[in-house]
Amino acid sequence: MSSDAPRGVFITFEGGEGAGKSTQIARLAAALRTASGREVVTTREPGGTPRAEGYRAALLRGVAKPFGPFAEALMFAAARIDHVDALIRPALARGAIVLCDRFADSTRAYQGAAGGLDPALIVSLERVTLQGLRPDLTLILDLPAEAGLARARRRGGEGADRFEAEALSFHERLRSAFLAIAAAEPARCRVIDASPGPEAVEAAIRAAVASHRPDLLPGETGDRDHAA
Ligand code: Z5A
Repeated sequence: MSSDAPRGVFITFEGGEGAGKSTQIARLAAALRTASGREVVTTREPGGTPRAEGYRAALLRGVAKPFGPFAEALMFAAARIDHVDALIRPALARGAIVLCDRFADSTRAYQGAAGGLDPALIVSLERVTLQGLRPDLTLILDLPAEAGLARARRRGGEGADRFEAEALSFHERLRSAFLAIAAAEPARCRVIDASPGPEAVEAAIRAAVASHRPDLLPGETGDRDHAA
């Protein structure tokens, strides 16, 4: 990439089940395309490339569960390596805005905090998997675990998987884990209250993005401009 090539923007969405990530990624992508005129790529994990989507199907069926959280984390990492190399890095090199539904913070929360995997192993795995790639902004959609599970159950479909089947306490640990990640990395992460209706959540997300990168949503007021 030459030094005057446009620089991409990498935004990830994280949170528990049914938090509204897919809904909000579609809305933010539409807003960014209109407002910035830039290429916007939406993708997800596990998945995003044909090879990684193959891993997704196996992971959501629970194929890796009997091997324990480390083996499961390795399988998520294998899918992520292909996703990063084949889709995310090339899109960022073109100057695109990449919106990704879950990324490495999900490994920290699901296999780490909730699954019991040693955080030191996760740090090592991130180092070799990501090779320095970090999201510019991570939006953590937060709502009580029970409310998110109820939304996911109402939606049905592929989501009724290996992770939804975990106990409520697992999902409560996940929520705490995502909030702890946000507290540890405030420059990268913004917590969004995902409890209100989709329009209110969308407005909060747009304000967070405008605050972080005013050039992406010109004319919008960032949420920090409203801070007391
Ligand atoms: N996982 C992992 O363990 N380790 C890793 O490293 C990675 C992932 C990367 C992927 O499953 C699973 O992989 C995930 C973690 C694990 N666990 N699970 N399950 P997935 O992609 O199928 O599931 P998900 O990421 O949790 O997404 P989801 O369940 O599809 O939820 P969502 O995308 O956040 O929500 P949604 O589909 O936009 O909305 C859910 C329903 O609520 C739907 O009917 C909406 O119309 C409705 N909705 C949305 N917003 C609202 C509001 N604001 N109010 C009311 N209703 C709403």
